[in-house]
Amino acid sequence: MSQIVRPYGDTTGDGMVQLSFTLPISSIGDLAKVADGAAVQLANKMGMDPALVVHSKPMGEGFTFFVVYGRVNHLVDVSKVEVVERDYPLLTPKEANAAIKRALRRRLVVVGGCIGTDAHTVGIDAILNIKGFAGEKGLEYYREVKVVNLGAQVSVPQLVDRARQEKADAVLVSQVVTQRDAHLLNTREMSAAFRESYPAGKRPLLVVGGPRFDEAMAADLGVDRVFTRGTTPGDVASYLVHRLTTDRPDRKAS
Ligand code: B12
Repeated sequence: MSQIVRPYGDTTGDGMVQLSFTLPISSIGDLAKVADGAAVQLANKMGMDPALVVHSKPMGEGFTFFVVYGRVNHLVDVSKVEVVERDYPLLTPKEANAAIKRALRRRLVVVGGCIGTDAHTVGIDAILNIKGFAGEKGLEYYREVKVVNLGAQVSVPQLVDRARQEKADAVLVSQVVTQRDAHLLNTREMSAAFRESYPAGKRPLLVVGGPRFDEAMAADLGVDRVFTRGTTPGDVASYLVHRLTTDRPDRKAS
């Protein structure tokens, strides 16, 4: 079924949207009006018409930040949006612990970190550290999960070595910096290294996360699952339990 919607609209049926961006243009003194005009021109070319600059602020030398408000008449077809559905049940920590105990009869081992030069550890810590994220405790809180958090700037060989040493069931990698597609390149390098270092079908579950990943890219990146913005520790724990206690009986023996 097709569901066509438009941005929040007025009585004419057109929708009003707000957009922010920075242009490499000065807006100091007499240049302010020219800068605003440039922002309106860009907004017009993007399909906003009329467009109104509601905020502009110089951002250092030669740059200006703009907020533009205006009318668009594009329609969006909600039925064409593709999402990766959650295909596992959400468990409480108690349920997750019980399932691990029952199926593995040992603790589930997770090794995690940020690879490459990435030093943004807040995301992986949100998932792993006991204090957790969004009101949920992190994986360290789960009695039946052993967490080895390697922190920032872990090289791929270091990650593979530690995963082997710990007999990791799952490896969790965070990538936040996406300049020049570093997150994609690093992830592919990581998954290739695991493929080479383990016998076929025996590698740990590979999970990557970060705010700018596309969840639909797991197969392309050679990993089992991609998590993005807003992921909570409970999402990840539930996924790991589902995959490691239901889908992969080969991993049950210690
Ligand atoms: C804090 C921060 C820093 C701190 C990091 C401190 C630390 N210990 O982490 C410091 C100051 C060190 C820093 C440095 C830099 N930063 Co910085 N930083 C940020 C900032 C403000 C917040 C990031 C953050 O903590 N988010 C909160 C967490 C909770 O969100 P999250 O990472 O998305 O994680 C969630 C999900 O994505 C997911 N998730 C994430 N990882 C994983 C992993 C797994 C396995 C799973 C399941 C889920 C998961 O779960 C989390 C919870 O929901 C962002 C801007 C922003 N507002 O996002 C810039 C930002 C990420 N930084 C940026 C840049 C450019 C840099 C520097 C290169 C700046 C410089 N020129 O030096 C350096 C790089 C340092 C390095 N070597 O990596 C850019 C990245 C641009 C890009 N797309 O590539 C950003 C976007 C700022 C910007 N707009 O330009 N930064």
